[in-house]
Amino acid sequence: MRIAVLTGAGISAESGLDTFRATDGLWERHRIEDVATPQAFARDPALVHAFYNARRARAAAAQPNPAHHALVDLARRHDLTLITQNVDDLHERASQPDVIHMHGRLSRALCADCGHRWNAPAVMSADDACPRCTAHAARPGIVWFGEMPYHMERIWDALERADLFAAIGTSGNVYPAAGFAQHAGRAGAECIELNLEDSANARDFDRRIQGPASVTVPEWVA
Ligand code: BJW
Repeated sequence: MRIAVLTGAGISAESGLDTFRATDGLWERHRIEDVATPQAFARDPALVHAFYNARRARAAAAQPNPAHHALVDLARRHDLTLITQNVDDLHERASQPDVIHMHGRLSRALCADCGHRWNAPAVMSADDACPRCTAHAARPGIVWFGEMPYHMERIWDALERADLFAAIGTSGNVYPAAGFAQHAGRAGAECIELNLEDSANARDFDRRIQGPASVTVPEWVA
């Protein structure tokens, strides 16, 4: 069976990483306009780096949970395309092969001048020089609002070929990811949501499984 899975912040919540839209989530404590847009980075790169340096440190200290491990098992038994909106590396550290990071990765740096990418140090600063063009314009390799998510051609193709689409731990508020269930469903896939509660696009799913991902994902995969 061909399966496409989309994961969001909820799958890493039980590893101790903050989600965005919970009442005590990241967007309660930081304004999107201050830390997650190209304009914010142009205005105050130090503030943006501080936000991502702190998240890089927390992600490095976190461990994959049973939901991450269950998806590795799923990949052993099926033709799985794993798409994540998460910028942590918990899928990789669970030994998941071939993870598509549509919103980038904390572990990557990107030159705001020439577009070159390299491995980010634990602590980044806007003074870091690009190893290719030497401009002092190092930014986190993250997709901010108004920027084009990565690997979209490969993702649309996987959604169109999937027999089954599952969204795990994502609130369905951010596009294009929030449109994936509708896209896969129209192309013929059965769509399943695994979440603590109904997402904003819950009506696009044929089936919804409620509960913590560390319990529901291993049960669903078994
Ligand atoms: C659990 C759990 C447990 C908790 N077990 N579950 C108007 C209409 C439509 C679209 C737009 C519009 N205006 C602007 C747009 C486009 C915009 C957008 O969607 N805006 C909306 C807010 C309306 N999108 C973009 O700009 C994107 N780019 C784009 O569209 O490009 C097109 C383009 C065209 C032409 C020119 C240029 C571009 C880019 C979006 C980038 C998103 N970036 C962020 C931050 C950067 C990454 C980072 O810092 O980490 O990505 S925003 C943030 O939200 C982050 C996440 O990846 C993303 C999704 O969040 P997620 O994962 O869903 O987390 P939460 O917190 O929302 O939800 C957690 C869920 O888990 C909840 O449901 C819980 O219940 C659940 N849960 N514990 C199971 N234990």
